[in-house]
Amino acid sequence: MQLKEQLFQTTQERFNCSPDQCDDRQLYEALLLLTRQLAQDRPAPAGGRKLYYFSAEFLMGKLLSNNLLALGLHGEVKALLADLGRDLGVIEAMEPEPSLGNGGLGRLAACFLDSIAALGLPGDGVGLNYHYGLFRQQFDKNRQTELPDPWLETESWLIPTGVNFTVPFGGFDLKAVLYDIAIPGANNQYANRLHLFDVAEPADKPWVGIGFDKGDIPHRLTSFLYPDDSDEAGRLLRVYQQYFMVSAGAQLILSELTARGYTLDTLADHVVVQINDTHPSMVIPELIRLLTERGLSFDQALDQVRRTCAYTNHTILAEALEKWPMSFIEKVAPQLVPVIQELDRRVKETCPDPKVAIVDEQNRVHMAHMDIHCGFSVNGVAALHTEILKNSELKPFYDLYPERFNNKTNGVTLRRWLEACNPELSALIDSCIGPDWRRDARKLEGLLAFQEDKAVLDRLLAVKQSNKNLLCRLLWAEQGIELDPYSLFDIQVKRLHEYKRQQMNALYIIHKYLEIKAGRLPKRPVTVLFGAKAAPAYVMAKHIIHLILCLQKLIENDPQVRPWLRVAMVENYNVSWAERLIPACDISEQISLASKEASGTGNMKFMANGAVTLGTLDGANVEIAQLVGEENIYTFGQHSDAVIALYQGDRPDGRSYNPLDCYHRPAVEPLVDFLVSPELLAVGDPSELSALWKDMKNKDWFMALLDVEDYITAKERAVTDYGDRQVWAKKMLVNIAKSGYFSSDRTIRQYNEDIWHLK
Ligand code: 26Q
Repeated sequence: MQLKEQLFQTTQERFNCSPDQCDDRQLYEALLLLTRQLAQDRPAPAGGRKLYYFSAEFLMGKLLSNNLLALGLHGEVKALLADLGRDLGVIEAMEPEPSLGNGGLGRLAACFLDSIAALGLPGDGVGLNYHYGLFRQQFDKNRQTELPDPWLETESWLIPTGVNFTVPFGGFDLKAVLYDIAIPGANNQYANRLHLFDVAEPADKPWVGIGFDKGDIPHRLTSFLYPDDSDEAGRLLRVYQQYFMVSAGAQLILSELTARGYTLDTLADHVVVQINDTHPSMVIPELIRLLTERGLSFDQALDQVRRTCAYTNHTILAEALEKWPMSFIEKVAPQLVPVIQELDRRVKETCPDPKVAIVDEQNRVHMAHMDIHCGFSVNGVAALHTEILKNSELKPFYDLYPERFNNKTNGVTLRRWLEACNPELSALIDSCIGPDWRRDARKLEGLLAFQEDKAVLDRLLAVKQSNKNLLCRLLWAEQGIELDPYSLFDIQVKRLHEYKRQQMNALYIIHKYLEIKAGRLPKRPVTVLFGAKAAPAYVMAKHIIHLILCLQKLIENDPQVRPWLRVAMVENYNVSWAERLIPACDISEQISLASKEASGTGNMKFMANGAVTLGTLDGANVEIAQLVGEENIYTFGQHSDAVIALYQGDRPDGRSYNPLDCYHRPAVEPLVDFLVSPELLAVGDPSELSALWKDMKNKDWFMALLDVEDYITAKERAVTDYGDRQVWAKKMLVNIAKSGYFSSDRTIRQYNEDIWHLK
C-alpha cells in the first residue's frame, strides 16, 4: 500500500477522520503508529554471534525523524505533509523527548545502536524503562529547579513483547516485563531492538523528594533515572535497578541462546555482552549464577562468562568508580554474594595485591575490578584516556592482562548529528562531493579540495548564518531570549561539572565585561551560550549555574556592555536543544582539565557542523587536533602529564597545586574577586557567590585558575581570527572534512573487528 493510503487508513481508524482534518497531535500519533509498525516488521540481521549492549542509560532523543530517515521515508512524508499544508517540523514538536540518560555515556549508547543497525550487525540494547527521564530543568531566581520529566504517553515507541522474567530479590520476587523499541538500520532492511525492562505494575505518579520507600520497590523501581553524572553517591535503589536490569537481561540472553538451539556451554561462541561502564557489572556474577543453577560447574560457567563479557570504562574520576558495600548486595541479591566471594577468592589466590582485589578490606565490591578479571576486553573511549588507564589508573591490571586492554575512540552518528540536524549543510556537502559521504563518512575528506573555492566558502558561511538565524528565532519563541544572530556564537553545552570548567568560561566573560567597562571594546560582538544540567545534590555545580545566570542578568541590564557581550543559558538543555545549538555554533568550547574528560562526544558533533574547537588537549580533542592540524583548532592549557603530576604532592590536600599562587596573579585576581563584587552581589545570592569564590581561591580542585590566562589568550586569538571570514570558513571546512573519522560507524566497525566478531 502507498504511504499516503496507509496514513489515511491510520487516521481513519484512530480518529475517524482524514489526515487533513487531524490536529498536529493526531498527525504525530498517526505517523508514530505507522513508523513504529514499519520498523517492527523488519527482520533482525542474521549473524553468528549476537551482541547485547548493556547500559543503564540510552539517551535516544526524539525518534520520529530519525526513524523516517532510516526507513527511507523522510522525504516522502515531508512532501505528503506539505501537500496537506503541514510541516513535519511542527508535527515533530509534538513528540516528547525520551531523556533516559544523563549525558555522554547515554547518548553514546544511542549512537551505537544507530550504527550497529546501520551496519546490519546483530546487536540489541538492554536497559530499563524509566518512566521519568532526567529531570526537567527550570530557572527560578537565577537558580536551577528540577521537575519530573514524563515521556510516556498512551502511544509511544515502546512495543509490548509479552515476554517477562522473574527477578529474585532478597525476600521477594519481582516480575520484569519486556518492552522493545525497534531500531531500524539506515541503508538496509533490518532492525535491531532496544530491550527495556519494566516492573509489571509501575506507580502512576512521580514521587516528590528524595526519600525512597524500600517497601515500594515493586512499583517504584523503574520510576526514575538517577540524575547523577558520576559525582553523587549511589543508593540502595540504584543497586536494585542494576540487578533488575542484569538479571532480566541475563535470562533473556540464555532463553534466546537455547531458542536458537545452542547449549549453555557454548554461550561464548554465540553471545557477546558489552558492559557500558560499571552500572551493569552484576551481569557477570548473575550469568555465572544462572549457568551453574542450570548444570554447569563453576569453572565452566566462569570460563564462558570470561569469554563473553567486555567492559568499557568512561571515567577516571575516582568518585565515579562504583564500589558497593557487600551489605547492599546481601540485601538486594543475596544469591550473588557467594559468587562474588568465590571470584574474589580466586583473584586473591593468584594475585594477592590488594589494589586488584574485587572485595576490599572494607568489604566493598569494586565493580570495575570484577569486570577486568572476569572479562576478555577492557576499553577506554579515546586514545589519551586508554593510555591513562594503562599507565596510571588501571596500571596494576594492565600489568596483569596487557592483552585485554584496547582503545575505541568514541564516535557519533552523523545521520542524526549532521544529516538530520543540519539539512542545509548536508545539501551543500552533497553539491560539492555528492551523497556518498552519507554512507561512508570518511568521504567527507573530499571537501578538502574546496579549501580555496571562494564560492563554496561563502556558501558555508551563509549556511552557518542561516542556522544562527534559526536558533535565534527558536530561542526567542521558546525561551524569550533575544540574541544578535550576527555576533560570534561561542557555545558550551554539556553536563555541569567542575572538571568541565564552565566556571573558567565564566571567568572569560568577566574578563570581557571588565574590558568593555574600562572602555576597551572588543573586535566584534560575542555571544556566549551555555546549556547544562547540574545533578540536584551537586552543590558546587549549582553555584556555577547561579554565577552564569547572574552574569546573564547583569549584562542584559547594562546598555554599555550588552551590544558587545551577551550571555545566555538555555533552559532544560537536552538532545533536541543540542540539535539546534550545534549547527549554529562558531566556537566549540571543550575546556576540561586535561586528563579528566575521557573522550567527549559533543566536540565531535560540533566539528562535523563546522564549529572550530577551543579546547585543552584532553580526551578526543587530542585526536581532533591531530586530524585538523594546529591552524584549525585552538588548544591551550596544561597537558595531562603535568596535571597528573600536580595531583601528587605533599600539600595538605595531597596535591602540589596551590590555587592561591595563581589567584594572586595580577590578571587573575580581579576576575575571581568579581564573584563577590557589589555589581554581582546586587543580582545574586551573596552566600552562594562567596562560597564559589572561596572554593575557587582555596580549593579549585579542577585547576581553572591554572589555565585561565592561557584560555583567555587562546579565545581572544580565535575571536580575532573569526574576523577574516574567508580564513575562518576554511577552518570550518577542514573541520567538517576531517570529522568523518568520528562517525560511530567507524567506532562500531572497530568494536566488531577487535571485540565482538559478530560476522
Ligand atoms: C555512578 C554511581 C552512582 C550514580 C550514578 C553514577 C553515574 C551516572 C552516570 C556515573 C557516570 C555517569 C555518566 C558518565 C558519562 O557520561 N561519562 C562520559 O562518557 C562519554 C562517552 O564515553 C565520554 O565522552 C565522556 O568524556 C564521559 O564523561
